[in-house]
Amino acid sequence: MKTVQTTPFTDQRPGTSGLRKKTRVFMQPHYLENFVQAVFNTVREFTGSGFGSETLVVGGDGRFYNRAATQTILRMAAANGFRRLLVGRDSLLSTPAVSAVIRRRGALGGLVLSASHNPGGLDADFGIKYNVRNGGPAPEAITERIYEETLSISEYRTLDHPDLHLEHEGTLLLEKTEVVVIDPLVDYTAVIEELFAFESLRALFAEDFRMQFDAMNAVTGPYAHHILEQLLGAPAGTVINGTPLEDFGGHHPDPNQVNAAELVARMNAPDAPDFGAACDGDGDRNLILGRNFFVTPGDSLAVIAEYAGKCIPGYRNGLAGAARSMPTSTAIDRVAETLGITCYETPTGWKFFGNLMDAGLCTVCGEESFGTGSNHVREKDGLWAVLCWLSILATTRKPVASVVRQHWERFGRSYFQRHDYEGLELTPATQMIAALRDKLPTLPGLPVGGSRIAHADDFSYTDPVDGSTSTRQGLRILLEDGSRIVCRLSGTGTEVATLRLYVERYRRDGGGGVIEEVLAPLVNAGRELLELRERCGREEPTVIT
Ligand code: VG1
Ligand code: CO
Repeated sequence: MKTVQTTPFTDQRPGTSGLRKKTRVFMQPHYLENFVQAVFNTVREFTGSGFGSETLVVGGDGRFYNRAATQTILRMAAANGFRRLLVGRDSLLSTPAVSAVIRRRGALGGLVLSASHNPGGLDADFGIKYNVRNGGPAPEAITERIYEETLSISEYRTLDHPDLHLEHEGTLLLEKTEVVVIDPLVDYTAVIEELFAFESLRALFAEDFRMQFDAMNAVTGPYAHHILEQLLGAPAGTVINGTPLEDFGGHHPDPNQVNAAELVARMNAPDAPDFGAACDGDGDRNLILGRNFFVTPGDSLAVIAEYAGKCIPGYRNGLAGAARSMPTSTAIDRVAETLGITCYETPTGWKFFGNLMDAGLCTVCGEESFGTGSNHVREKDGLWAVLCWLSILATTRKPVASVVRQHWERFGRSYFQRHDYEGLELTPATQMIAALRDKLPTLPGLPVGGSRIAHADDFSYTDPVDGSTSTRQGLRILLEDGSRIVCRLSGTGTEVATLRLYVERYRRDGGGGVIEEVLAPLVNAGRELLELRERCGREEPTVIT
């Protein structure tokens, strides 16, 4: 064991989902090490553990620097006294798989190496996140303490030891610490097999049902090959872009209609398969498509909640509750009401769902950013959502579009869009949000898009389980007709600022409206309230999802 002297970096505050920076920032001497030691110091403080009887899980999405960072972390974890380290073969583990491994093997926690849907490579992004014993992202109290720790760090512990061979499963030794190289698929697949009726999904593929799954050259490739093609019998070629690449083939591994253009084109072609899906870099997000049909994440969550009890054995006894992040469409709220369960509204970021699930208050949850999941793990889970949809299609034997249209007939439709304005300058963007925040008390009564502002606030959340409060989680403007305008700055970017403007309008019109037309008045009102053009010189968003 050796102790290395270091000095703090001032920019290591975890955001919505861990610490994300340009890869070159992470590659600076001591940068990764400082953060990892800050995590260990914090976890030691919170758990009172000396690590001597504890297990830590390590793995990532395979992006550039994943392998090197894993070796650094293994040496540091051994030097910090962990008894056992579980690492995915080739350093690979999807985010939901890390969660599954932590839970099934009783680990103290895990370090996930990923910048999720951000591009990968030497000139792109890298990230690291700590997950706690329940398998979910560390709650804010811990991430804030980690940040404080990074500001005062003066030394870290490591070993002088060559890199380990992580290409084969087996047990290695790093001084006194056992390093177990595990098959990244095993724990995750076991969890999934407990939930879904594999027989009935196999029967679906045995007929002429066809699907296209785009792994976006990222970590879900091996999981999808194994589960969809090998276990469920989907024909070879169902999975495309199925080999994890360090730069994701130069693309954004972000499963939306813009970035999954190849898949979208196939699903809109005359001979399109019945079902299309994609996952992001680390496997926790999902995109659901039918023939010529895009299912918004909010609708997907609502439809999954509507059908889970009927179509998926793991939810046979019904749902204990539901949850969505604040900007996410309220479609799930109406399903919850019909089911007679509570729907919780949390701030953006998966870390806020963990307590609800641990306390048995919530079974399914989701976010508008293509994240859906349940209490089978404590992360959002892209392939889980895909299997939920397959189960719904196997039971109903209806096309994706019909399932969603029927949902709109029954519950009404939440027309919903997110407009991202990327690459804004930080100072004017921050000032823009601050100015609107100051104006919030004066807004009620103001006419907007044929309705009137009923309520405006900066969202604050008090966790019903531990009583902790998180403030300033996004500006919400609620209209009398139930429409909403929400805005906040992204907490996952690695450069300058991204504004997210979310708009929602609920209608009982069978869902046949043209979304751009329905939402235009809200989009315009949002831009005007923010004074977007005047303050940031921008009119049109960079991405609409
Ligand atoms: C974004 C999404 C948020 C999601 C987070 C992490 O955060 O909006 O819903 O939880 O990414 O997702 P932000 O702060 O940029 O809006 V992932 O797939 O990066 O772990
Ligand atoms: Co992700």
